[in-house]
Amino acid sequence: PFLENVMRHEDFITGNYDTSFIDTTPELFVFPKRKDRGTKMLNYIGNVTLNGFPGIEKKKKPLFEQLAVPKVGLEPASPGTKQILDERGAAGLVDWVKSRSEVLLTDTTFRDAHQSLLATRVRTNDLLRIAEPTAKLLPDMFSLEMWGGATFDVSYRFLKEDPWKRLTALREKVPNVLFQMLLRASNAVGYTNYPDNVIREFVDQSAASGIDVFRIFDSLNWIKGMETAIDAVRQTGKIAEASICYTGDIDDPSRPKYSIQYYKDMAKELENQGAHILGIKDMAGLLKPQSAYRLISELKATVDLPIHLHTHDTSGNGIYMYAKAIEAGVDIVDVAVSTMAGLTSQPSANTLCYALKGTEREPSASIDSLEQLSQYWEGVRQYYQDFESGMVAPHTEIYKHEMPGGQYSNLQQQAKAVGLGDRWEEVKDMYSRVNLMFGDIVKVTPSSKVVGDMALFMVQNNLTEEEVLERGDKIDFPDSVIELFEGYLGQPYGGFPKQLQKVILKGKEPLTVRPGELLKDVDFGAIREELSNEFDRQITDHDVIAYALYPKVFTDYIKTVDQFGDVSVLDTPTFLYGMRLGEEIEIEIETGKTLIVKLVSIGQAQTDGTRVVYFELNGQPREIVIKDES
Ligand code: 3PY
Ligand code: ZN
Repeated sequence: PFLENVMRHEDFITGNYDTSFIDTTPELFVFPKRKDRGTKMLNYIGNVTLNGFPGIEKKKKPLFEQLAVPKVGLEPASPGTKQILDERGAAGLVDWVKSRSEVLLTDTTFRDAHQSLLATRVRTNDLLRIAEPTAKLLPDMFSLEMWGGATFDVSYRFLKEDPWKRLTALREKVPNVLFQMLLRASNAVGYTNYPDNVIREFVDQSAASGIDVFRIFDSLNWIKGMETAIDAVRQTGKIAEASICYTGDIDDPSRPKYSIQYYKDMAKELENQGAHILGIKDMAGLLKPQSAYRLISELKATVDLPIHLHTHDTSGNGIYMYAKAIEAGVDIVDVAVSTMAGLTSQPSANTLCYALKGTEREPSASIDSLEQLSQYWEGVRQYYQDFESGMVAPHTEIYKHEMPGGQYSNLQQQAKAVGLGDRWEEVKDMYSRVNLMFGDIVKVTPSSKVVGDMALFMVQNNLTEEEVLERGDKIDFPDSVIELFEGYLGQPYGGFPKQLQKVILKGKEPLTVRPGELLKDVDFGAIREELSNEFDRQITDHDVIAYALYPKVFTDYIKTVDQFGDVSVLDTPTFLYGMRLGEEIEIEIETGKTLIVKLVSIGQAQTDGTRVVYFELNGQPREIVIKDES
């Protein structure tokens, strides 16, 4: 290991050393601990076999069918939009989009589809296996939305894997189609505003690691909150898809606040801010077909930007709405492969392609390819059945409560967790009442979470709107509610309701400027030093920015990796359920290095609450002591 350290040292490699090198370079004597990856892995498998996985009903590992991975040839994937961006730059790509007569498609299967259907739980392992077939079967997609939103923290928090590795590994497998991410402007991929230097650093690293298109939105449609992110993306040479969140109903005269004029004004401002593409983010699926026709037609006449429309199919009107938007000239729409589409997810790509067949705007995606990919995803979805929301049919009540697609199942879980499972109908009704009480705000992460928190709080404490105003000085409101009214998520259109704001802030003065103007820059050097001191591992730039965004989630993740090793290499059934008695699996821990693991038996519970789990590892018996949590 000493020689390895010498050979790997930067000064040695670059020739920048003399005879004092060994004496003056103490890190040459720091040797990595012998990693016993096998034992760590057996510890993980033993643990999950005995104690289960959070959020999964404890049961014997089900038998799943073999995944239908489409067969593709060895020849490289056909060039696509990624090559257009790389060769012609952002402006060139925008020109190319404008020149197309077919409607372009973004496939959200790798991000929003599973965020909205399966609580964001789809693992890198399942994405990687289908990445190359996707690149080869769908080379004519505009983009793959595959990162950002909730995937970043869920990766570290629940899947115990590094989202940056997901990004770089997928990039290697998909060289031809633009990678798209969802960026919550000043909230990055978090739930609160971050200092400007964190936003810039995060954008730089995302771009450098493979993201091409950044869909940027502010959870209150506050353009000031989007400026830093738009500028940061433009600086990288990548695509800034600045987005308007759609709420209300432009064709309902009783909801005049978010009128067609409101959206046109915002579109114009985003164009002036430097948007390359205008995103319309219909996060709850509220945009109705006729309104879509009107909105897209009028926006097309207002700005000279390609328009990219996103929706959720919760109401069941998604395809009809897209058809009207396409008639009105929308450039790009978001879809998912059919077995991961519909309901709270995006409309089905397969369905839309059939619907548009033979028309002037028929997409160039191959339906046969989509069907093959759908088969794969049908199998993968089975793995995650415990994370399904239970919604089985279209929910038109979405037009009443206006809850984003990704929030519905989440809030339902939160309600159950605080004992309000059987008052779910009341919670949904309260959600829309809280929205009105807050002044009818845009509801999307993180503002939607605040509305949800307040709705739960009011139902739990049997509070009405009047009581909140009358007795509010004696009520301890949820932190997220206070933060919103303090202005830490930015400023809502039309301002906060003054009386309610006073009651909630109890004399504290709210911010009226951009929170980023007040938040102190984060010292990345200090973070690196702190992490290096605490953890015995090489701290990367990715680690530093992850810690800046999510300190505790990130350090918990590192501790899990120290304990169990890199569990991202496990197949998903084993990761979620462990092993059946007598089962034998292969784990490729790195290219060309495979562990063969057999679960032989599980011992009786001991007096100290542990059990011995008997494995064979590469044919050798291994005993692992696991604490039985049951
Ligand atoms: C997110 O911010 O994660 C969303 O998907 C919002 O719709
Ligand atoms: Zn969405």
